[in-house]
Amino acid sequence: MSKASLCGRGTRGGTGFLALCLVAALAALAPAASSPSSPAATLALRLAEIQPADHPTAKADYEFARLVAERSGGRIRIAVYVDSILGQELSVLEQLRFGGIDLARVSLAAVVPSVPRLAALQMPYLYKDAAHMWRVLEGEVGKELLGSVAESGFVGLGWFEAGARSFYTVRAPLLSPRDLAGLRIRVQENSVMTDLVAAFGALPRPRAFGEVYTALETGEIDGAENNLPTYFSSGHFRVARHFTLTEHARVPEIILGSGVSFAALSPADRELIAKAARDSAAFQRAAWEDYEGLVAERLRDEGLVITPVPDSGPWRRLAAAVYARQSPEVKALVTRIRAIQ
Ligand code: BDP
Repeated sequence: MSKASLCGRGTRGGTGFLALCLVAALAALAPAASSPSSPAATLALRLAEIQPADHPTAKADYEFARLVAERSGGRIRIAVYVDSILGQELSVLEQLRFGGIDLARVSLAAVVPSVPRLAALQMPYLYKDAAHMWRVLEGEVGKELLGSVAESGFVGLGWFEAGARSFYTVRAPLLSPRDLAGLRIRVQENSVMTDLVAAFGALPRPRAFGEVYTALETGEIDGAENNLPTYFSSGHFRVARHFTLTEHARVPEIILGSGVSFAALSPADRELIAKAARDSAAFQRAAWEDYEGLVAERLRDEGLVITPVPDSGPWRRLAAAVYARQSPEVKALVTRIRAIQ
């Protein structure tokens, strides 16, 4: 592919975004006499993130970009677009598929409609704890599943921490699943989450993340579910004051590349980027932990009470229905995950 074909034109999807731009500006500007060998061209890539800049996941995107710039001697630049500037997650994934966006950090839940077997990693009450999830993600199952996104046009680059998800509601905390009966609960646009919330007796309302604040504020929904850092950084705590620690699912974050963008890179650059993504995960996990502590403190200052669940038994029993609905492939993966100590 020529430099010109990578630069200065819209993409096939017609979004008008300039995705992967090979800038030969340095080479063009340098007088021939003073540069016997032309300096390497600069590669500009765009990464989509829906979290705000101070969220630990976004901070790790910046760290990823920093590592890539450092290790490539400034030749590969990743511009991080936070706060959903490039769109909500399902639209970002579409753009990623045709190369309109080069990189994205999204919730695994958003990828499941494209790669259904990934549902195995987000099943309710699946992991003993975060350490167990990380043994799975960094082990054979995690590597296999990360690689399997290739068949949908993505390049699986790495995993980030996303804590455990719990419910938050406008009117009252939830002491048992009975308190969820008939409540309209926003879920990610994902079948496992829809089925789970329905199994708990609530009315699932799939929505893009960016719509949740207003939906809570206007009373269109009665609650939602997410991890504490996101509950805080999104400001949802201002409109839904009751957070109940159900911790019903751990849904890892995933860093993806666009198969189209990556096809235009050299194998060495692909590996450099993939390694930097993996390496930024340690930074992200540390930033996550710090932020969780800070958020707990800030929410306390705000006068918010986080209600523990008195008995997780009824929640777990109802969640079993979601397992029964899975494909044989997902069920087999779940068995492997459970066998990991
Ligand atoms: C947050 C994830 C984000 C998801 C969001 C959601 O970081 O990627 O899109 O949840 O609920 O925890 O949609």
